[in-house]
Amino acid sequence: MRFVDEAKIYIKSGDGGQGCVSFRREKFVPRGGPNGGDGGKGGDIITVASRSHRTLLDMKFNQHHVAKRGGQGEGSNKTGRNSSDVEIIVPVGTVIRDMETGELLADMIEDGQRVIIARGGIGGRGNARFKTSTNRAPRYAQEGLPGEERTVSLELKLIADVGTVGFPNVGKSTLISSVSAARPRIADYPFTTLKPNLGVVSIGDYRTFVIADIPGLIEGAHLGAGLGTTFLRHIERTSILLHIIDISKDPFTNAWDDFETINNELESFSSDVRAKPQIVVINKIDITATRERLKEQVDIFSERGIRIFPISAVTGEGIKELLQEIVRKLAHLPISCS
Ligand SMILES: Nc1nc2c(ncn2[C@@H]2O[C@H](COP(=O)(O)OP(=O)(O)OP(=O)(O)O)[C@@H](O)[C@H]2O)c(=O)[nH]1
Ligand SMILES: [Mg+2]
Repeated sequence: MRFVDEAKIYIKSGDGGQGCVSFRREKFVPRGGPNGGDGGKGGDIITVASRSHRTLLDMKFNQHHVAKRGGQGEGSNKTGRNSSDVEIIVPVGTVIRDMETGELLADMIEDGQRVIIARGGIGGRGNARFKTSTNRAPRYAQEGLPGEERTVSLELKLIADVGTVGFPNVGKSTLISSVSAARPRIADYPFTTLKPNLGVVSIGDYRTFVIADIPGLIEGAHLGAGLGTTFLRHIERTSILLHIIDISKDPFTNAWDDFETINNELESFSSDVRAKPQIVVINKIDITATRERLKEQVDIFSERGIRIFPISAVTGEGIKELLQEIVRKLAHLPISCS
């Protein structure tokens, strides 16, 4: 999947409509008073945040967003029509800045949020407004105010839906590199991942979700062991945790202890993070030792009502079922969870 996280667009809000110069014409009144109406307002350029949009790809194809000018005022004190606003739909997580000044124009963090990033000019006043006791027949009206014109940059800062947790070396980075275009470093030693990586996973029907691969946790991480737990804040806003366990290593005791150790670290960091729904995965089922131990370990979890998803991040076995489960879970969660 092509993933675009930056774009540049040109925007221009509508100019205000011109005010009108006009005079009443009535029978028996040779020259009526001024009745030129005001111009209408130009359209605004408004960004609207949407959770169902996941990339800035649309912006690549549509780089000009121009709103119409307000209608001209007319005689009989008729105000010109206000032009309709132009809405630009962007994914939640998009930050919008003025290209030239770097000024922050909008931080689109909530679904449905609307921000005017270029305001339409107000209409000019018609000559009816300029009538005074000394000038009963003004022959002038105002131009509308110009709209705003600027080039803006859009940057999509992803908010992950799913966060991976587990000991170092269990294959968290391998999994995200096999399901997304992300290419984190993978290596056979602990703490290969030092900072979170994000990947966008697309599964047919235009459905996508974002997965975060974070550094491995070890016992005592909340006290600073290993890389500590501060990076867990990156998954504080995810909806689901993918808890990955490796049972291939020797010496091996059991997967449940590993599971509990990691959960205790999550709890020490934040009970909200611990309370997130988890999908539990045993990885590396292509390795003989894993396959031999698998059934017994799966049974321990099922006795406690927890389903295990056995996968191999390397061969791809079990990944399809896992992705389906993630999508199913995400669809059933209230939107406010993420
Ligand atoms: N055989 C096999 N090896 C795997 C599998 N998944 C990962 N590995 C290997 O396990 C090692 C660690 O993988 P990583 O993806 O770097 O593990 P990680 O959980 O991201 O590790 P940290 O970033 O250090 O926390 C690498 O040598 C991978 O090639 C798998 O499904 N099967
Ligand atoms: Mg890693």
